[in-house]
Amino acid sequence: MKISRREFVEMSMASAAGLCVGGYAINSNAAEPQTPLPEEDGYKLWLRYAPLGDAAKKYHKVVQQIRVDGTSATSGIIRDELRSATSAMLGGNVPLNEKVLVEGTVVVGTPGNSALVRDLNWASDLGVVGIEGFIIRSTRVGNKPVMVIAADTEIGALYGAFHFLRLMQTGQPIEKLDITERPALELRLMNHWDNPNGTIERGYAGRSMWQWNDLPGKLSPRYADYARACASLGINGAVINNVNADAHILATDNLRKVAALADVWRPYGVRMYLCANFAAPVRVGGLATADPLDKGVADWWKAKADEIYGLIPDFGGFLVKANSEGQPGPKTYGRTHADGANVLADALAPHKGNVMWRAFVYDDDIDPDRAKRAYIEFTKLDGQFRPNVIIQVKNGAIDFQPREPFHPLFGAMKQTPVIAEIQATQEYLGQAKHLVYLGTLWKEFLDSDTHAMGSGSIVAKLLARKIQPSHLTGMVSVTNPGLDTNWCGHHFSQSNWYAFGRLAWNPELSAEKIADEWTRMTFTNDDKAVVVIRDLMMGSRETFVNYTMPLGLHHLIGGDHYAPQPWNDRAPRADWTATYYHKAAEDGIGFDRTKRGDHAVEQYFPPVCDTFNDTNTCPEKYLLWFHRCAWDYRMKSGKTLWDELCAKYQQGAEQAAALQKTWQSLAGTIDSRRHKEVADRLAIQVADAAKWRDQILEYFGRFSKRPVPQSS
Ligand code: GCW
Repeated sequence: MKISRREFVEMSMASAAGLCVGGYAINSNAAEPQTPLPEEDGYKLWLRYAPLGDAAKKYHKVVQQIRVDGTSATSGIIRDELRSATSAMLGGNVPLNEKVLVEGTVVVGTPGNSALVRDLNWASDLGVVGIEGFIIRSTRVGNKPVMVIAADTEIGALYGAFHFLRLMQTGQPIEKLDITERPALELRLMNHWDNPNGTIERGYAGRSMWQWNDLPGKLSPRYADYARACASLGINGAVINNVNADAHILATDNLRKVAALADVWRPYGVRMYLCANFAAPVRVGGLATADPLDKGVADWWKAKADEIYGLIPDFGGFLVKANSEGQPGPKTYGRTHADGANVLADALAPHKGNVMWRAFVYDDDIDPDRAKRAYIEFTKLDGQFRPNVIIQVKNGAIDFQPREPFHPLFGAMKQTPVIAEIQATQEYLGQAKHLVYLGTLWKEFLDSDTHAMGSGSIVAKLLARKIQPSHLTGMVSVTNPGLDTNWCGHHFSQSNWYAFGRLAWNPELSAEKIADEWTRMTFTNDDKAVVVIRDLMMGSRETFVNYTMPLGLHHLIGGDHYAPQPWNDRAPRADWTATYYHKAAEDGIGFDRTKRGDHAVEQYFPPVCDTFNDTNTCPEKYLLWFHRCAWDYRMKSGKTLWDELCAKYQQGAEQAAALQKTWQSLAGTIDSRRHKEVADRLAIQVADAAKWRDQILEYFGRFSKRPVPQSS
């Protein structure tokens, strides 16, 4: 349906007045009895583009028409997104690419695909935003006030379009804009731990999205929907298979399937990466060895890289988990991690591909303390890696715990690029059953001051090479979508995918701003409800820490990484038990990592090392991570350690119950289906929180021999 500008404005006004326009009944008058909100299943994520009602009024003048030049697939995607999104939000059909440029046209393009953008002569401004950044600016073309979204590349323009829509989705003013954005980090990647048989390691949202039996011929519509969601956040790549990699992903037939997926993602700027099994030359290539210094092995990797780039010209590179948890690696052949990474790097270099080599290694011959091992192994090798090798380091030295101090490798590698690996799947944080927003956890990590180059050397700045030079930057997330209708299992787990993308684009954004945005886009723009939901998200991680592992406790779990198992003292490896970490006994609890203990604190730069080393200065949230304390150790609150521990667990369980109550109060503000689905999970969470409190305190009480004080 084509409509005139006047009709459009009239329809929009009608829509703002709460009439039924363009198929939407918009209920804008709070005094009127509310009709129930239409049920939603969560599939649309944060890209729902719900009708803006009254709030649409302020956008009408600015968004009268959409004009997207360019003939590529990416331009088509921008056109579809902008038109359908603005039409849905404002009501009616926003005209697209009309011959005459009217006042209030949103123009999108690059100097390459749009004469309009070229004629603006913004070349020097666009030079600043790089190949993925964009400018959104209110300007004039002829004498017409228009909004221009310009970038050097079409992917930049796509990111700009999503940014512009986000402003509208979150109720921001758009009359006068002058926005310049460029991502702080270059590699912003999803890491899927998906297996070829359709299962997902530590995945809690159904089976894998990749339909290997149907590829390459049949393409699920979900592939493009996934790439669109990634692009909306600026996520520019995905590693699609488990780091515990089946070598056969590199077999030719499978590479053809991977290439078909890469073709779908390309117009969205999402590049394909694969996990390589280090023994692939043997397992796929039939060689007798995978020794990285063997010429035949090097040749095999070169030929494999050539083959991959023949099929996927913009292939990003390999992620490798080597000599970790039973995976093969260079040490299997008496070589170093540098030897291993370099043979793959040499194969990828002619094609400009990278190797992301994981620092998640903890061979027990290196040191008795698992937390120390990666630092010892990798700092020794600094300077020995090829320029296209990146060390991928988890945020903490153990493993995605509810709370860990930052990994000492951040800032410690002076000559090798380091990127951060965080985890959105909530493996140790309630999986898809507990409501835990991780924006706050990740900000705590990103804002940690490493002091690597003096005070202010926070992780976020190190990652963005604002402090140390580095030729490659990035942040990746082990990530959560699966085949569940709502992608992530728990509706609120979507916020962790969202927060990862936003922080990878700009690690200096606040967790609160991200929660606010996500809530508005995903649930509601009702200011009061937004504050309630945002605050509930902001406190959720601390709540989880309180009822599971407060005061620096960690790994109090068993193999499922979900339920409390502090008594777990038997596993194939000592460092997979719980007792190895908490060391509870009659004289106290905690892991002595101080200078009097196992010296782990010395892996941190001064004065961080001294801060952690001294109980007077060590933040109590990390106390039992670094210190072993008596049960009657005096906390800053004046309470004994035992009483404080009890108070934390009790508080956590109470906070979980309060969370549930708060959510109940939102009935009617959120559509009933999503409200109920979240409520059902909160019931599980509240019961689990009580279980954590009771079981942990009962267990530790056996050592402390003290009663659990009644909670206030
Ligand atoms: O946290 C542990 C997980 C493993 C995972 C490993 C890793 C993919 O329990 O399931 O393996 O980390 O990060 O490699």
